[in-house]
Amino acid sequence: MAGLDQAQIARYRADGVLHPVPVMDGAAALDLRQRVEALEAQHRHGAGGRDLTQYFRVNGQLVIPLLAEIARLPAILDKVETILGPDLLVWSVELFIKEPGDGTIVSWHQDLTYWGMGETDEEVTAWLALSDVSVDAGCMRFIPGSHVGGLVPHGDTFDAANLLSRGQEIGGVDETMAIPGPLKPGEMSLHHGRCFHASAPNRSDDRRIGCAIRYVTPEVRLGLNRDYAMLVRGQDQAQGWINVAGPRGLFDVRDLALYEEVLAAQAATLAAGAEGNVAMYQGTNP
Ligand SMILES: O=C(O)CCC(=O)C(=O)O
Repeated sequence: MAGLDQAQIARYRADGVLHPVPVMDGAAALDLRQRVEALEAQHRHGAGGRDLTQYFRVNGQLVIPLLAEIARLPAILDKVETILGPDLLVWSVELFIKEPGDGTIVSWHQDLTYWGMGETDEEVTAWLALSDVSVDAGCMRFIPGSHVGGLVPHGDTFDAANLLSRGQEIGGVDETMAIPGPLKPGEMSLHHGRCFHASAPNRSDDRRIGCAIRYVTPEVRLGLNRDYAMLVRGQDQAQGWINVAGPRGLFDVRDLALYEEVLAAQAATLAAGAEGNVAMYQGTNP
């Protein structure tokens, strides 16, 4: 197993973020990018009554085999295992795509705020670059050490240029403490669910494409409401998660139905308290 070394583990524990972590060469990353772009070309009009963006942004692993395949890559799992241990599930796979000059951003936030998992340490995001995610292209920025405290209040902005579901943001972040996390294609960062992070617009002349995989352990759900996850390594003896097998094919009708079920179950938690429309957690478009 090619896991993280002691120095990397120590840095992750101290900072709540680790980058860059190489997981594949540029050619393999380009292949994944081209497969994402082929999906975009084929499903310009969406699937299952929804835009492709919906599946790219939330729970894509349920209906798109490519996203489940990325989440199961041994090179990624080996690294994640050194942080979370041998039993790993995937809660969500999400693509964060910024077109050159489209002005989209991600505001300062902590992932765990609206996920209904409490303040757990048993979750980590692996964010894999499928393009050159430079500072110019709007790479993520992190506040090292910010995961050590608990969750802090977030306000909703519902800013259309914000890629987050409700444009949630932490006010008053001291940006002088931020470190950028640029990545070459095939490198990933790992970040803790309480680590403050954000990203600026893509000012490069290429698309900026990242695949975020949310890994959790069986223990996360103990004592909490039921939610869904896909076992990708080891065992889930705790059975706190409703285990899902992964997609049967691309947009298989049975998986599309499961997608709607999962979204409806998660909506209450993810949209809780929002005064605006959390579009990603609404019912199917007609
Ligand atoms: O891609 C980005 O800029 C933000 C991604 C993010 O917030 C996350 O993966 O948790």
